[in-house]
Amino acid sequence: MFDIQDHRFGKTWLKALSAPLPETLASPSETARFELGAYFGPSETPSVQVIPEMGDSYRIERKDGLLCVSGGETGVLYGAYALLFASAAGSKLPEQTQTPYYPLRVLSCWDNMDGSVERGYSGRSIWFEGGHLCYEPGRICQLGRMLASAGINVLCLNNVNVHYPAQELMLGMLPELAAFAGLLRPFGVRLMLSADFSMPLRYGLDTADTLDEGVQRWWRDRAESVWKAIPDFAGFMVKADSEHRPGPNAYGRTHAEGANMLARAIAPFGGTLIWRAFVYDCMQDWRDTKTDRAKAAYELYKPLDGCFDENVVLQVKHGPFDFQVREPVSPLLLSMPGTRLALEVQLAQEYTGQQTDIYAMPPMWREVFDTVGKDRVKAFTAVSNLGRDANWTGHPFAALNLFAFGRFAWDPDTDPEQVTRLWARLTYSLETAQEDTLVKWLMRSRRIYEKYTSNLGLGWMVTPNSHYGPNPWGYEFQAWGTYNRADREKVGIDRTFSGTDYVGQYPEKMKNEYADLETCPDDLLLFFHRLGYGYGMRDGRSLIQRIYDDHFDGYREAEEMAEELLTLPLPPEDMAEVRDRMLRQLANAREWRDVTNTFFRRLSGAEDAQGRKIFA
Ligand code: GCV
Repeated sequence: MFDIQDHRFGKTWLKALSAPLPETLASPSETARFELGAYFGPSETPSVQVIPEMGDSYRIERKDGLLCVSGGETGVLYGAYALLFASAAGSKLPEQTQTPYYPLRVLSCWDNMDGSVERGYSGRSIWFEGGHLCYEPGRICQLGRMLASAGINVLCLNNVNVHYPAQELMLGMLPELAAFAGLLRPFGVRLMLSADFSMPLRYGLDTADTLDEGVQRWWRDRAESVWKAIPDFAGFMVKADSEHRPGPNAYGRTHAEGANMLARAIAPFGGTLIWRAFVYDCMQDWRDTKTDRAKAAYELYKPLDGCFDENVVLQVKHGPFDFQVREPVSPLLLSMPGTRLALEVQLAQEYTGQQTDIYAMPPMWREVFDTVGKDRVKAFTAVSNLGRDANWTGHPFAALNLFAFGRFAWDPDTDPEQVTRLWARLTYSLETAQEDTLVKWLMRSRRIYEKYTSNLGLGWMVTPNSHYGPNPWGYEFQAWGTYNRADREKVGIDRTFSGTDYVGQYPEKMKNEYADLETCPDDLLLFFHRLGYGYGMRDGRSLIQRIYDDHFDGYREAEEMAEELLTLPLPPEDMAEVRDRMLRQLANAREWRDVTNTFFRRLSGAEDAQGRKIFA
């Protein structure tokens, strides 16, 4: 038995499932039977009926007075968790057959084999240390339980920036990897690895060129040995030609040629090749006002629409940049009908508070799916926010984002408030009014963070590299910069037809909406337009006053949030974390407010209409 009762790691939303997991579980349906039996007790245990062709789908019915979960081998496990959660949360049982909207629900982990996690804010890697797979089996099983109960079915284990010896995972370390895969199999979670495009060079070949037969053979051999060791292996994820790392462009080949070569090597085994569209190679010069990194991905990939093989998924970040608080949706998501696309979001809060500041993501994903249309993409993927901290996600509330990601991947029509409430109810034992307080602030948290960091679509005013805390000109003169171009008269980037013409990458209706000052949403105003500080906003305020007001309001709302949240009767270990992080959030919000307001006051010379303190 893996005893999770008195273990050192937290139960998150699995509070109701406290039974130790037997080590002998061999399949998802066995896990389903175990979970139901442990929760309902022998006389009330719902029956489980496996109908293999149902796959991930399930149905919950009442037969002769007893509940029955029927579904595919993995479907019954999802059904079991749905039943357990409905019982624990006191909510209605799902009716009719439930089928996930996206078959691929991928958690991408930026874990390095030295145990560090790129952009990790909740401790070291749960499974890597000292160049090896190194983990507590019980913790991995509990992780499998968390992932399956949220609906996540693929875990990509290593950083997309593949650092040695991660390459060895698909070579000498395959037996270790197979043992690890075995721990997650009873939870229906399949493994994926990030592959290094240049690997053939490291292992004796003199090229990594896509069209080279030796290279093609090398990858086929690799695939054969990986699937021999792990027959249900999910596939590879690749980041290529980015940040000076090699890719097909280095050999004069297109990204479709690069992706298809790898896809063909893994196709015989049913593998999926996730190719990341985040190609960070557009260097800029701040003196040049026409080059615009926001345009780069579309320019690279749009011409390749229809050129990717069936088993390639092109993974596109939700915005054209890099997981900012507010970006318009990436135009690529709207313009590649002939390509299987995945929408990628970042649970790790790199630019969104680093799991110190509270930032619940469901409202943001609702907006993205509503703008893109759920049927335009074929998979939903997320950069993980997991780490070795006892509570898994550093801030206990950040677990909401992991849970909700799984729910959105299962059903992109998910209501943000409902999923937040479900998470709160499964995680804590609060009275209704207390639960309302928690849900209210979680739902507002993104807006609050946006107000004190980057209102009106102005992103990137963060401390370079660490990406926490304010630095309005931190990226302003850098080649990797994404600029705000604030001067004494104006701020923002003109991305309209007369500016960089980034708007030109959107379909007609959106293009016109964004280009026209009358219709451009306030939240994206300075993303698309360059405006004077005196510009009259729709609400009657001047632009500079709105900048000041949002920063003052953001800080004040963060204070109100802290005051109310700190009255909640959370378990002591969670409260200690929440309190500690809340204090740091307030310090951060104050810094953002004062630095940003001072920055704009120094430039504009404008006084605050309400006479509040802005430092000189
Ligand atoms: C894994 C951002 C992050 C990088 C990350 C990159 C990516 O730029 O800062 O740490 O690299 O995104 O998505 O590949």
